[in-house]
Amino acid sequence: MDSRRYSFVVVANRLPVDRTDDGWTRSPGGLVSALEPIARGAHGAWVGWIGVPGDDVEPFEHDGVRLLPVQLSAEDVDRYYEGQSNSTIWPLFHHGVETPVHRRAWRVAYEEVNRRFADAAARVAAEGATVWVHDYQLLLVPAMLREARPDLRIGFFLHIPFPPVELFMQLPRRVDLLRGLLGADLVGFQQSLAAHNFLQLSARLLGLQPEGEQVRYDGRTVTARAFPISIDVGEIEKLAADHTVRAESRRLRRELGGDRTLLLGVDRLDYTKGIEQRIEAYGELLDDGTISNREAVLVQVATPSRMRVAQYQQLRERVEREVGRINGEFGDVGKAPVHYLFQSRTREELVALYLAADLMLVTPLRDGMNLVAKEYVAARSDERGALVLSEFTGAAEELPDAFQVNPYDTDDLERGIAAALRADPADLTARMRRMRAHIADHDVNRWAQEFLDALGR
Ligand code: GDG
Repeated sequence: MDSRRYSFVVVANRLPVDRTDDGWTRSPGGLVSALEPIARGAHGAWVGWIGVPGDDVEPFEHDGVRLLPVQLSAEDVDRYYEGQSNSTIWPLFHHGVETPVHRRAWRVAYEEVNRRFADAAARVAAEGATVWVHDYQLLLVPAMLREARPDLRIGFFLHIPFPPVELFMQLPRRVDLLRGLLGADLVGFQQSLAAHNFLQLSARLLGLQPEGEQVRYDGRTVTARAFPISIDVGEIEKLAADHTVRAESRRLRRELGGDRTLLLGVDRLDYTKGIEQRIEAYGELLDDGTISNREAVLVQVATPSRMRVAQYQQLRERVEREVGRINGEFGDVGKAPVHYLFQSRTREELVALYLAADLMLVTPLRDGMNLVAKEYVAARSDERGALVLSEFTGAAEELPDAFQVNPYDTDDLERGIAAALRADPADLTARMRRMRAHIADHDVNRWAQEFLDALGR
């Protein structure tokens, strides 16, 4: 038991650390690099799961932040995490690109586990503390916390899209989920459209009349606003300047066939990311002769993700079948059109790939933001390369200089790729320069600061 109290508490499904042979190491990713320094500066605490079922780990200190593990059993992981979070809420919030599955037992577990997170935070938060809750696994936590601790300042940030009213209305116990979020003082979204959907839903389900970006609920004011998340630009720039990374990037280009144009995709293997549509479009471009296997090559990193969920296993099978078909039909000995890596790569390897790629393909069917697009831009200090970007990502709103495409329309996807391939180098440089200026000015620290400033007010 921890008897200390903290004036700043982060609550997220995962703790910001991974267990390795050398003990606990900081998890990669922008969110952790943005929030850890803030938590450290405020002598804060972080409530989350360690990522392994069953393990009962005592609270511990890491890099100046108190980490408070929430324990999940194997059944909790099945029901709360893989079930309600990743098979119900994830697909539904991504506008139903896969069919959401609804199970009563999952909802029960989701509520129980949310209660566990809320209790842990309520126990350690100091009087009047700021608590920042994250993401779709914990939608009920703000209201649970509010009930236990009305003195707290509660912020919530949703990393994924928030669906239109008609879709949200399909969710069993939809009012509870909405009330869960309304427990916060500030609800942050990636895009203004999501904030708008949330306010509309509050009007529809609870008759709350929005005034601008606010509603009155339960005698309080709740604000819903967009805070587009970003990356740790400094981290990516540093990696991109590192000479081992640069040497690796040159090696990759050589291995892939010297002057072949390199197209790249980097995604968790997730049906929201549009990997199938992208590979299909690539196959058609080879088929109609727009691209030749001698002149171009596609590298697709598909990081294993949620592999115990059936829809992810099926996606893997479909993608691998299509890659096999294209390689069989258009390949040559020693020259495959698609290099498919179902592997997790290090940050260094990813940045080496970004540096090597002439074209970055980011084509999700729906994505809250998409950090890969921003990482690619941040890595390209040479102001070369082009970004093909789905208009259904949060990033598209900020990056009008990308070659924007509708990934549902294979012709449009192919048009976008072909346009980027044919573009004048001076035009590409001008586009990249403008995108880089935007990202440099909007990094993840600014995102966190803006959210916390708005929450403080
Ligand atoms: C959610 C929302 C939102 C990928 N493969 C490897 C690896 N990655 C890193 C990327 C990037 C991150 O993971 C993925 O971030 P994304 O934004 O692209 O996508 P989600 O995982 O779906 O993230 C999304 C985000 O939350 C933040 O709010 O933008 O919309 O869905 O940083 O580089 N990292 C390493 N190895 C890999 O194989 N080390």
